Amino acid sequence: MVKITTRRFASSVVVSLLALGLAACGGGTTKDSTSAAPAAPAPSAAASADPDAPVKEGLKLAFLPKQINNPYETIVDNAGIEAAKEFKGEAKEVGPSDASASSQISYINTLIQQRQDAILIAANDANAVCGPLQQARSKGIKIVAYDSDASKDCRDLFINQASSEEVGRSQVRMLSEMIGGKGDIAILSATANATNQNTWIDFMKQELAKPEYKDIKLVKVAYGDDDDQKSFQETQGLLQAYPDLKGIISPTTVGISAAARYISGSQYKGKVVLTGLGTPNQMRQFVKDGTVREFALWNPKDLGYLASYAAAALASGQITGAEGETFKAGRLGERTIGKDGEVILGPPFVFDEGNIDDFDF
Ligand code: RAM
Repeated sequence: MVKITTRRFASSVVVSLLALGLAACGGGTTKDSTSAAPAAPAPSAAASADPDAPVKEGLKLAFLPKQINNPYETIVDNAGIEAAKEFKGEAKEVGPSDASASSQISYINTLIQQRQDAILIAANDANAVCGPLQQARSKGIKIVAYDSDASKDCRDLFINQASSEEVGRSQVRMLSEMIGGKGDIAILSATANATNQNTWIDFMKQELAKPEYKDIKLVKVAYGDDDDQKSFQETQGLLQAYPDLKGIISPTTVGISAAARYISGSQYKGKVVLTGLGTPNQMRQFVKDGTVREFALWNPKDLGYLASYAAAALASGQITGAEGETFKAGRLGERTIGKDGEVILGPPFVFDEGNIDDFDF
């Protein structure tokens, strides 16, 4: 069922993914775009949107991911940094090496001192970053949450990779189909405070509450903290604690790849079904060796690109973040701001043995 629903969108997504010729790149704490454009003056607080305002040249954008040593976040941020060159902005990535709740605060404070025009943040904790983000906004800095939302009242926009409801529910549908609608299952998540994973898990639980899943029991939500080793160990712990486990959903690229590595070298290979959200490059070997049949994701490069354009539109006064406003996002075309300042990139896409070699990210 899920495959039909999700793949209804597949052809356009495939074209878009293929057309990009995506490739993962290395990470770093001070990755700048090479634009030599002069810095723009600090933006004045725009009370109303002026859709015809030109994008200011020399905008300073800073990406603050959950953590810098996560290949997924690296793809997103590098694409955002590249996008900024298209509108003659300067973008960089700074961030912590762990995804803990308070890890991003000192970075926000530094970015305020540097008078960035916009801070783009994948929040490790929706509330822990709120005070510093409000401080930034009081200085005229625009705040764009992407990937993992900050509290609504501390950011101007949230660029969501896909409908949270569709991500959450489709993971359950996918796993249920693979385990024949019956048995114990577990979730291996990222950190306990991650806004994106927690929202998806809420929708997974709502989906599981439907009568058609009455024979599936969610026995545990474990947290690998988006740390490879911890995720590996948590997988081992789950399988030892619940010997009858039939399936695991890991809605994190770090978690699913670590879980796949553990399962592929264990007695559970072929017995326990693993699915979730992963990058094709990290998952390819586990699809080919039969550990994983299918998993999902969106185009992470498009996510960074869209976030960059949204930040530029905000910092240029084209939009204020209100529902119904529109802005042009380069090759992604015109985008409309939805309820609660959310802009959705597009539908998730399912990867399997038949298509995984078509992707390189
Ligand atoms: C990990 C992170 C990120 C999430 C992806 C799917 O890389 O937790 O926030 O969006 O997985």
